[in-house]
Amino acid sequence: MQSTASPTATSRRAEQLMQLEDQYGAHNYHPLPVVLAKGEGVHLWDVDGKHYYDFLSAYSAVNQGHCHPRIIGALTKQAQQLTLTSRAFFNDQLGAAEKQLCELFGYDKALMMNSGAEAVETALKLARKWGYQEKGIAPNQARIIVAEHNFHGRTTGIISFSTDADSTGGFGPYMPGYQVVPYDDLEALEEAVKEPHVCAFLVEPIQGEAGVMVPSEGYLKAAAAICKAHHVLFIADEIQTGLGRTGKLLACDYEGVHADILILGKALSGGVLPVSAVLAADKIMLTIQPGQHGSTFGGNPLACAVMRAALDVLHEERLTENAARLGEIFRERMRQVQAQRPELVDLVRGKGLLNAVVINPTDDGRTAWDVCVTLMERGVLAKPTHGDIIRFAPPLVITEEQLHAACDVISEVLLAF
Ligand code: IF1
Repeated sequence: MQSTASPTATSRRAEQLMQLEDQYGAHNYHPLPVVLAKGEGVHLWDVDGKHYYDFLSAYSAVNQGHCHPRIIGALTKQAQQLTLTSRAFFNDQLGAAEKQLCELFGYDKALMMNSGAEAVETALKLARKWGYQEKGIAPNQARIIVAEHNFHGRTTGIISFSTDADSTGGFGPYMPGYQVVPYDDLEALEEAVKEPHVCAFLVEPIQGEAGVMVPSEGYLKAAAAICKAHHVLFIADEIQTGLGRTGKLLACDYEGVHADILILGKALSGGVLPVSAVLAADKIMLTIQPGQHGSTFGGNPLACAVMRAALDVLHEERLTENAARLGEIFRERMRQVQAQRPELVDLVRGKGLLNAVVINPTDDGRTAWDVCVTLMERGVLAKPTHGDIIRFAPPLVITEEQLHAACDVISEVLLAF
């Protein structure tokens, strides 16, 4: 589709569609004023046919690129066969999907859910069950350690241990049994896990929402060792960092950490439909017996077929390696801008194609949001987080040429800002 609209005007059609959402939709988001209608690979087009490079990837759910033909093919084929049986019966897709997950990530068992938050809640329930049955923690006394500035989802249970006012404010009362320690602080973690009721430590290998916070070299390895030494489960939430995003299959792979419980989501389906999973050894996973956990859509045949294609694409198109190589180029391009505009570009950080640029507000009060609006007008879509941080995370299928084309725009916008 060629761009037909003028570069900045949003058409009446776009205005009408935004108005519909405003009138009939909850106001739980503040989207950039762009109305998207088509996606393919790294490309997005709005209702007026204007082209954009996607540098958000639906928060790392579209690692394989929009509407990947292999994944859409698997979706449409299975959709005409069998979409949902519930787990009241077996189906011909789930076992092979679970096997593929277990063999790819090195675990005994998989438990498939739908959203990331559901997988996180499943992991928390597993950790508590293990704590009572295997570690002998007194009933209802299990405690889980989490990191400050964490983001693990939006359920009332998960926000109970969030440290972000927007995520938690006005949603009390909160679930007890959690303790917050500073991220990237081994002493604080060691002190906390000594408490005998502690059953697990839940952590993002890189904190996405907090602004792509990359911990010190060795933190994950040392944290996992501290957990092991104190008979505490190490739970890695790789919903955003996993599946090639950071230049390794899992961000934990940078330090050779094999989490006791691994949580996956988002790109597990290539952004086609909600698929999440929890992986663990038998001694943990089998603490949940029939009737003690479940979900109507968890592990449905359609989700399994889509997930298997999404994992095949990740491997066969070497997207992890691509993310590692192009991530280096992206950060170098951004550091060149930082060198020219140090007062504006405060910091560039990330791994693979999960990166963030921290923008200092200008003297006339313009912020990262204004940068993102200008980027949108120039055909690159990114979104700020926490006011001053712009996360840049294109689909992992991006080519070097496309990356440079987008970086040309980002550089021009920042240098002229
Ligand atoms: C929103 C954030 C990103 C996640 C990690 C679990 C979940 C997420 C590490 C829950 C989800 C999404 C949620 C979405 C925006 C986006 C997000 F800004 F909210 F924090 F990516 F950074 N663990 N992250 O990143 O998975 O239930 O959403 O499938 O809520 O605004 P979910």
